[in-house]
Amino acid sequence: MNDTIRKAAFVAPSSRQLAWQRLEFYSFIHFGINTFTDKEWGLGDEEPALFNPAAFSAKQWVDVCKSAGMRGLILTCKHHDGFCLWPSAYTEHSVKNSPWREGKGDLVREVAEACREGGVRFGVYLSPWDRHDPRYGTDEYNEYFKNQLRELLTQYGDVFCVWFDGACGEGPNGLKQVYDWDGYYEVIRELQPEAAISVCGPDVRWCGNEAGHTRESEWSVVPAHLQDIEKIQEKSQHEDDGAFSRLVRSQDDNLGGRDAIRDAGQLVWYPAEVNTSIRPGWFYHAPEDDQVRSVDTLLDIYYKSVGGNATFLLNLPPDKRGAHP
Ligand code: FUL
Repeated sequence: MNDTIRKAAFVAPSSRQLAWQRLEFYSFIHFGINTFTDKEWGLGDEEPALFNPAAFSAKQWVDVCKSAGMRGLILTCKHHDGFCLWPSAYTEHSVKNSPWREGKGDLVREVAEACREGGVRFGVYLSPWDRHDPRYGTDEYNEYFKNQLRELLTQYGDVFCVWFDGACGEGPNGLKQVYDWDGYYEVIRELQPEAAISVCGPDVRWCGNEAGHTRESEWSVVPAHLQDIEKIQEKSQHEDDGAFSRLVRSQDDNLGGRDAIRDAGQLVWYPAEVNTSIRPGWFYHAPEDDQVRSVDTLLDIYYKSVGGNATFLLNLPPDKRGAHP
């Protein structure tokens, strides 16, 4: 056992993991076409014309984060519906075909700039599952996805994190994609070596639920195979019925204690992030206005996550106006 403990004691974080962990508390912003259709998972057939946040203010979003003591912001640049919040050169399904800023707007740019001006780190969420793009389900889609990563990682300054979601449902042709995770990671490492790749990635471990529940001990040194767990297709969720975000699923309680690492082989530094929403849904829905989590609840999650060796990623979804209520 002493050998195992010695081995574990010599596993150290990378500089990107250390920089990420020091942020402690940061926001998730779920905003997109779903905000306008009142859905959690868009089908991908939504008209870009629906997107028109008349009072959008990136500065307000950043001010809200700062007032809560948050040091970063992760934006859903593209969710499962495939609609892009920046005018990607690789698809027509984006803000460029919406009435917002007469099709000349770039929401990712405005948020990235407001973050820089406000001294808040900026991160991107890009959904691999895409219910709009006709290339989804073929090799071509992986190229499309990598090209989108290249756009996001070269046009908007430094990002602290690329957040990958494991959901892998059917695309518009009824096909499922075989994701080229290693290819995606290569692009990120090449273009932004200091960005942490979170959840379906090697740098930041999903804590295992979306309810804000934390283990008594969230270890940073864990068996290496945990780095692959969220990438496994069978595990990805196929529907989001609203209750999902509050479900604590059974996962091993002990990921890094002596019993867990004794026969584990390779060990890695893979610290946990706790992600949950301030509301039942990830996107804004007016009928949930009376279900915003209380300060006491949030403080409790903060103490258990940040105080329990994890970080806290709290989702704050703006409404249709593009502003926080
Ligand atoms: C999940 C998604 O399906 C939800 O819509 C949300 O984005 C959450 C953070 O991740 O896998």
